[in-house]
Amino acid sequence: MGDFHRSCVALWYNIAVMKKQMNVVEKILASHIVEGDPAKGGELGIRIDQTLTQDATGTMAYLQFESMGVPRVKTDLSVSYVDHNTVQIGFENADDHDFLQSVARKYGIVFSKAGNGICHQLHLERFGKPGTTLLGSDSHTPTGGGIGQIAIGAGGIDIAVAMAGGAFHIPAPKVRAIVLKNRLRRGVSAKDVILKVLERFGTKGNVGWIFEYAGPGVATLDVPSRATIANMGAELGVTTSVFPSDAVTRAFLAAQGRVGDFTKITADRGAAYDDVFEIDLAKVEPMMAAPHSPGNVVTVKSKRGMKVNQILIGSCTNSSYRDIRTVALYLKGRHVADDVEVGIACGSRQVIEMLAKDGSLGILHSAGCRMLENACGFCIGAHMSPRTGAVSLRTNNRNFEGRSGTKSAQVYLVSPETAAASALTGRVEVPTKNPVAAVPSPRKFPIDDSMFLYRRTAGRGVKGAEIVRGPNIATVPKGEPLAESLSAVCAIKVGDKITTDHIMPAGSRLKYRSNIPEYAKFVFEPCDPTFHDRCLANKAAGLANVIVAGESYGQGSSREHAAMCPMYLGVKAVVAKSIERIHRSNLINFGIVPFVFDDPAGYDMVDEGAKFTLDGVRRAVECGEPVAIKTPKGTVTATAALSERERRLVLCGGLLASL
Ligand code: MIC
Ligand code: SF4
Repeated sequence: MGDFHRSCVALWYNIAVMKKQMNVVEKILASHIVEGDPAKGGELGIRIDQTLTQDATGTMAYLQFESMGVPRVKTDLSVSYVDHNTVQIGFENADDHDFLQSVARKYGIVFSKAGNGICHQLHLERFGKPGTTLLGSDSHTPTGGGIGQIAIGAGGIDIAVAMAGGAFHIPAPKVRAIVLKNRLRRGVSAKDVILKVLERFGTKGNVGWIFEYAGPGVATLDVPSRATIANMGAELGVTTSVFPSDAVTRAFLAAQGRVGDFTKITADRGAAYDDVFEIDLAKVEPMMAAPHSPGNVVTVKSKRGMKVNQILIGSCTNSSYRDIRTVALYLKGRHVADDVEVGIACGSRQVIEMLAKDGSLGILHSAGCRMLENACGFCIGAHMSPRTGAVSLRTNNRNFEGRSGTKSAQVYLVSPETAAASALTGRVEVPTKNPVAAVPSPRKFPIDDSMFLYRRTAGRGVKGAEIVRGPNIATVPKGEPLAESLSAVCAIKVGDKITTDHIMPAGSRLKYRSNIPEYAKFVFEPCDPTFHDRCLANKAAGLANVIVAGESYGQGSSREHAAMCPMYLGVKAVVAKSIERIHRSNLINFGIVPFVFDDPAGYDMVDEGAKFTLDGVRRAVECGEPVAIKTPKGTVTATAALSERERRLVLCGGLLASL
């Protein structure tokens, strides 16, 4: 679609929507839709104002951007953060950092050096703008919803397209209002609220929704608390979550020296929603997510007294000044229990600076906490793996089995308050029993942007600048056009809620992110370490590998490697009971057909290792018709419900192949 046509669509849509009462989502989308019509459903193309990448997904995103041949980024702002692979055992991660820095300089991207902090916390502090759109190659990009942004997580190649000026596509959203009433009690915080939401809506079945927070209780939550809630909305599987931009947002931006970035965006009185769910904040209790799913929510009270071996505080969910200062207030003048290890990772240099000034760092140090790097670290299993069989309380957002680096560990997700109270005794404690004073919102944050490089050349870049490529930077493989028919084999059959951590493990394998042939050796390692060899043998025998899965396949992260590496191993289709949003897009972007069983019972008919034909698969995809899977147990059908755009991509072998 041409630029002129795009502007006409946007103008028409703006005029149409101005006539009715609008919610926050509608207001922001109204000024960003360039393709499609929300009233008609289907797919919407939206203009992206800002992008962010992190190092573990960024190298691929930029390699793909490079291959598009665009001289500089076309967004208002693009930022490249280094926060995931900061442990440099071997040359690989350092190679990646250098590559990313040189790409940023060349293409007009702001570069956040390792040591500056975690992407989502930093973006909220320094760049997030109410009323704008942000696309990030990380599933927790919705953190920006805390400041009134429509912030969405996606695969790296989608970010590359957005940096090149292309639209991003989402299903026309259904909007659920989460109406907050009253205020939280002391000892209860934002983490407990989002766990309450997860308790109600779970981690599956929310694809296509946006959760918009509303009601009088919103005004009682500061921006970091709102960001915690929006951040962990990722675990619901929604497109994103968003808060209004109000006086609290304005005060936060003013304290960050960015009042000029403020725009008020609140829902009109009488604005309509597709669904409404009410939470009385005064009744929220301390909550926790039990192993091994963020949706496995129980009250802290129900686990009170349980022995704990490790407590880790930080991650993009809970590493703000408010959070870590609260922990310091719990630990002031006291010491953590002898038989528990406690680690704390702050979200940014700004947070550390404030904690240093108000004495909190000294308190935490004296209390016996291990002060960790301000990076993702433990959250992604890149550090602090617990001992065998440990109970680990963590303030991050995911407790998938084995993500901590220790398969036998039992990871519970909790608030900073519960973590701190429990650190004192080494047992699960209910923080409302002994709450500390609330941390007031700072009137002024210390500002030091010295670890954001290339701000002056942002958007312009440095023409002719050299890109540094160490041996860890490999090339991006391209997909092939979909064949007319396929002789296939069920290379693996997995159950429900398979996460991208199952498909493409992180932790100690993270350093291979820029090298697909190497990383592909670990596809499905936690489920079946022989998958890689089997797939290559099938591929050599001319068979297409097919993954068969249950409900909610591909939950969790945005890592497109979970599609790219299987593609490299000759996976041509996934047939599942249901597939989560980001992973489904990634499959399409890499030319893997995302089939869904027409009848979920079809799942029982396909055994691992079964050979079958997919006759006329290309035509079935072209026409949106079911394909017959003729297995030894009988014939079942599955359909790939694709938009016109998605169909084109799948047929030609993915986005890169389509360029
Ligand atoms: C995660 O929390 O799982 C990650 C690591 O941040 C991922 C991105 C990645 O795999 O690099 C995410 O959330 O998208
Ligand atoms: Fe980093 Fe963890 Fe947040 Fe992912 S969830 S961005 S690994 S801190």
